[in-house]
Amino acid sequence: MTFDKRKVVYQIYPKSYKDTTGNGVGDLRGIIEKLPYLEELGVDVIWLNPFYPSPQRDNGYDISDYTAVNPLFGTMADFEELVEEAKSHGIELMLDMVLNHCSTEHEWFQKALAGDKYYQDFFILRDKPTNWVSKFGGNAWAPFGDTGKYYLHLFDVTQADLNWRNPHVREELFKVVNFWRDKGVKGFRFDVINLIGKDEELKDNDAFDGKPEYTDRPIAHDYLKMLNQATFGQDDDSMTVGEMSFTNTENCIQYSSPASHELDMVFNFHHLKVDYDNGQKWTLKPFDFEELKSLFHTWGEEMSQGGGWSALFWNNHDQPRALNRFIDVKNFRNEGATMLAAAIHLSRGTPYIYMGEEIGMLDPDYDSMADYVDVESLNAYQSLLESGKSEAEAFAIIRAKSRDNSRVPMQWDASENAGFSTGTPWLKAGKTYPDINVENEKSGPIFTFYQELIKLRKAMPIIAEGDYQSAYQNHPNVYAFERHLGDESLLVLNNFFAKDVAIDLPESYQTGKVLLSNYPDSKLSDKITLKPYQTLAIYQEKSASK
Ligand code: TEU
Repeated sequence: MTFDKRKVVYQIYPKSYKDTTGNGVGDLRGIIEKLPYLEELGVDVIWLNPFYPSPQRDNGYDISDYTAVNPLFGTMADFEELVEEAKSHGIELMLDMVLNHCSTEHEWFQKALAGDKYYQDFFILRDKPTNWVSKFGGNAWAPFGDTGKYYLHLFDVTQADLNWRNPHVREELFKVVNFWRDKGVKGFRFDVINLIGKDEELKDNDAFDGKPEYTDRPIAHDYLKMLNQATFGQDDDSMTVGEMSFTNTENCIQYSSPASHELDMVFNFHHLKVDYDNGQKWTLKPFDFEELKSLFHTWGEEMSQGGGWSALFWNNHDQPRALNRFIDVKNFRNEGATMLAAAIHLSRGTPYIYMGEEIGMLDPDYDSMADYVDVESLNAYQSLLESGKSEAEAFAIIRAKSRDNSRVPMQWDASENAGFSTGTPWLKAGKTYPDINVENEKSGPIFTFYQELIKLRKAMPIIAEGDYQSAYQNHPNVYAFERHLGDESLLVLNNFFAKDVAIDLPESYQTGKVLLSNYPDSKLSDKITLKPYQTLAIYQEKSASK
């Protein structure tokens, strides 16, 4: 009973995909409308960011009712129709479960505040705050009404952490997952799930903002086993992924190896911090290729050897576009986008495509702070100013790093608001939409390359199942790996630079076949040249040449 490794997941940020009502917010019916497009791309599963009732302080990650649809996005009937319609296009849904915390507007928190002891034990309350830092800035504790106590909020002050040590909390949360299973949902993405097991004592910790006190604790694994058993573990064809914050390979192997009965796969974020200066997000620094390469190799090999499974991705709703971070997009957008895609779709793990990635969307290129809405960006801007940065310096950082970069409306066509909405979009469309949009790109090199990658994964077990081995570890420009399955091998070479680079090809691959490249007419010989941002995948069926 293990999930299908040939599947590819497509992430939709519902708020920004397609608005069918003109209220400026994307909706479930908009997703239904675009199912034929997704089928044409070839994806198997769509992960939807939260669409539940929520005050939207953190765009739906602050949930006030776990088992309903926020009227902004439609109705439960729309959701049920989406599940059915998606099935008829061969697509399953994956829902976002935010079980580490809920909105302070949730009735559990409201009852707790009103003095109900039963619900007070749903939260993490203490007489004295610890020195832990919230992931959105400031101390992670806030006064709990006028009780003199404090409640823990690892994220925004309106996102109260739930007390998983309380069995009633676990029972309620398991009911949530089962509610959606009963609606025919097979896939679940668990938000910051490695943070659910806080240390019983809750001590001050000066290291890493206090993270070691609540991250990857052994008890988180116990809770995941319980969650699995009480919910999705009862379905043969479920598919689950955990978002793991500040984690390591050892824990990720445990979270994701089938023998643990926890989750199918894990997201980690180390590779998306290689452009952080000194580990700090709100800085500007060109990406460090050596670090990126070595992280990919370590994770690839250790997960492969340990039997763990990774969710592979470049983009999501929390990240600026990878194209803006890793590629000279002015000159090589097509080449860069396709190389980045191959570097993960041919690797070992399940590939995730974030909406718009398949058409090479870029950051929006906003002109002013007034265009940003994300709570994290607004807080960061203030603290950058407080730390002595000028307005222009702080803006330049927000512009490069804001989560809004990926949350802009999906670019469907060149009409007003990128064809996303006839009303005023909740977040302004990016400047590039007159050129970069689905209508223009659908027969272009990026979209068709994604289609090809998805098809190859279905046709070739070595891509879906093969092991991972690093290659050319010391090459200064190329990230390369090999996959092996039985007698077959696949070598994938990815030039991460905007220039020609030389590669000596081992004999075994000189007689191989070019499975895929983003440049035409690649010839194999002992010495080859990779063009700017070229990807080249060479397949060798050893048994045939014996
Ligand atoms: O994100 C988890 C997380 O750790 C974020 O702080 C992430 O690292 C950050 O956004 C990057 O700057 C998840 C969701 O994906 C995010 O959208 C939510 O805001 C967060 O949890 C709280 O639920």
